[in-house]
Amino acid sequence: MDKSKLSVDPVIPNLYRKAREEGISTVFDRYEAQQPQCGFGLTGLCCRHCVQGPCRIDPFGEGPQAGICGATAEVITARNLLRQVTAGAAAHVDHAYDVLEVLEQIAQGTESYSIKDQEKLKQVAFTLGIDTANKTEQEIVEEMCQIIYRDFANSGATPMTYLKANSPRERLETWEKLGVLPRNPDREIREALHQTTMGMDADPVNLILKTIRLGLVDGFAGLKLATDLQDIIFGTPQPVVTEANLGVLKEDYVNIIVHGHVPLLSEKIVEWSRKLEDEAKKAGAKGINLAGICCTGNEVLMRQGIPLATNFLAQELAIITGAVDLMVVDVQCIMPSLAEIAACYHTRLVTTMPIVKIPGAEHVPFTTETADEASQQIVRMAIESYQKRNPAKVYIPREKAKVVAGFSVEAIVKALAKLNPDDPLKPLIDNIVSGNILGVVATVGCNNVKVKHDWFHIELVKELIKNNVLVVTTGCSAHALAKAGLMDPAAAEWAGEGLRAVLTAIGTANDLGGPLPPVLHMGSCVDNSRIGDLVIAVANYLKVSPKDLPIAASAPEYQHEKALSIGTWAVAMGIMTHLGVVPPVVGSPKVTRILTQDAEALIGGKFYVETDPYKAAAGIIEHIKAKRALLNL
Ligand code: NFS
Ligand code: SF4
Repeated sequence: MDKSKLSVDPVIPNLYRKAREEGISTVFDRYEAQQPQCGFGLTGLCCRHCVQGPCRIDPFGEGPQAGICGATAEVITARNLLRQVTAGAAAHVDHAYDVLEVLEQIAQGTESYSIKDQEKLKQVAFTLGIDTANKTEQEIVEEMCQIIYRDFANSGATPMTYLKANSPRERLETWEKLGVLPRNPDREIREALHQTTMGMDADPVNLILKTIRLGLVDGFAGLKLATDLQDIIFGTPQPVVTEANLGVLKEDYVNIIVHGHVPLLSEKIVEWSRKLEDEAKKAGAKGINLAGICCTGNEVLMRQGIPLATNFLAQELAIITGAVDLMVVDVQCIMPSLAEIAACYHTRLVTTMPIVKIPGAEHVPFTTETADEASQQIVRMAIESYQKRNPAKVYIPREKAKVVAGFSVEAIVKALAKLNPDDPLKPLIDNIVSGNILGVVATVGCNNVKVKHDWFHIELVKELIKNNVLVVTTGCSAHALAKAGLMDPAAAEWAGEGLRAVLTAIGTANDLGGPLPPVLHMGSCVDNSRIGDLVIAVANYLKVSPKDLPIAASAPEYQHEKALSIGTWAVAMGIMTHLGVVPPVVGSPKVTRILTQDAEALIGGKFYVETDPYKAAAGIIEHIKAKRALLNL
């Protein structure tokens, strides 16, 4: 494959060449081997929900127009989408639930974890209506767990407490009117799977409404719940200065990469890497160097300042450097190919979760009870592995970029408070009103091998900031923008005049000696809830609905079902959500029309599909201007 077409990340061509020379195939080669990909699958027109199938609909109207059971293009595409969004929601809810269980174990006295952020605990307790006066921390945590578990136990028609407690009234009324308020998240997931089996729902509108409901399950029982509880246990992020890209690997250090999603594991690896530093020195290394891939990388970046190694699409190339002594993974976005590639080097790949085992990897079971032991064992395995590193196979790229990250809503408010201590949101709002900030866009989501790696994220964002749009970001989009230097305060230079003035004013007020970066890293994909919180805070301040704000979201290079469920939540919040990769629904013009047009009148948000970054930027800016006009700005 032509190296120049792979990526705009400068480290990729050399590592790709190295892989080829060493006879290793990567995601880029496997993508090529899959060409041409099936047109029925690409457009969402194939169904395998029963064993009479697979059935396919001919999009050109010449072949079959219904599956064997009679399901039409619209039923098949809407049903497939609901299944994908349900799977995405399930992944996030399962993640949040794991953290909830640990919170409960903290109340029961586990020593593996503790409460790091009492402030956040009180704030979440307050939101849930818990009276914290005269209660011990343990009592508050117990009560909080009971309330949240009740959401998972309730089998009636009551909507989720966690959603009700965290949503603006106008949104709740809209969702209620549409009949999309979720109940018990587990029940919603179960019901959606039932609803999409053979011989069930054949009404595309009903299926899409259920899809929106599952988006809300993700947003509140997944994203919001996970972020809140992780902040309580590990602390709410505050600004950190660090670096991004594979140049953060170090030749004479034990290099450990954490990859996956849930900070329960990665935080412990950080803790034990620091504690076992001396053992690494005894083994001949200068110390232990940690770096992160995918969202767990974002989690430990935000809270611990650990550098980012790389994002989803380059996870294999991290191992190709020959300098990774050990990669430890938990859940989600872990390519099964890693084991085979690690086997070509001294790199040890360690799986930790009962639901993620990879033949060829070593498995060290990780639970709350074994968290400390397992993490020590894993760090020691890395130290051992370092001694077996083959210098002849090592190539560490030089490239890395400076990153200022850690922008939780709390950190943003704190920074703004330096400009106006009594009314911290006012400076932000005033600058939006004056047009210094035209609007705010969240770029989120993955890499997708169908798009030149990182290219869409970076080009889109450069266009936006040039036009005075403030960008907030999470997930692998954040990695892409970090690697491209867009989280270096020096990148404020690329921003339009108005935006640059605001960034400089905030930076100066905070004694940063320069501006804020034009792109604010708000965390992992579950931390999209932070963006939701910021949107709600601004909407409440202006006494309008989130759907009225001059904002948008974009998933330029998404690949995962989780991105589809997050996008659906964003649309349900009333936010126009751009997709840079065509979603597999276009086989049905009706379903496509509902998602990209009709949805707006119903719920305020809609999907916007555009595969050209410059046109997408123009479309998003046009949308922001239209929203401004409606607010008389
Ligand atoms: Ni989000 Fe994060 Fe990356 Fe996509 Fe995967 S790591 S949870 S799914 S690929 S952004
Ligand atoms: Fe075909 Fe219907 Fe079975 Fe799907 S559910 S595979 S369309 S017969």
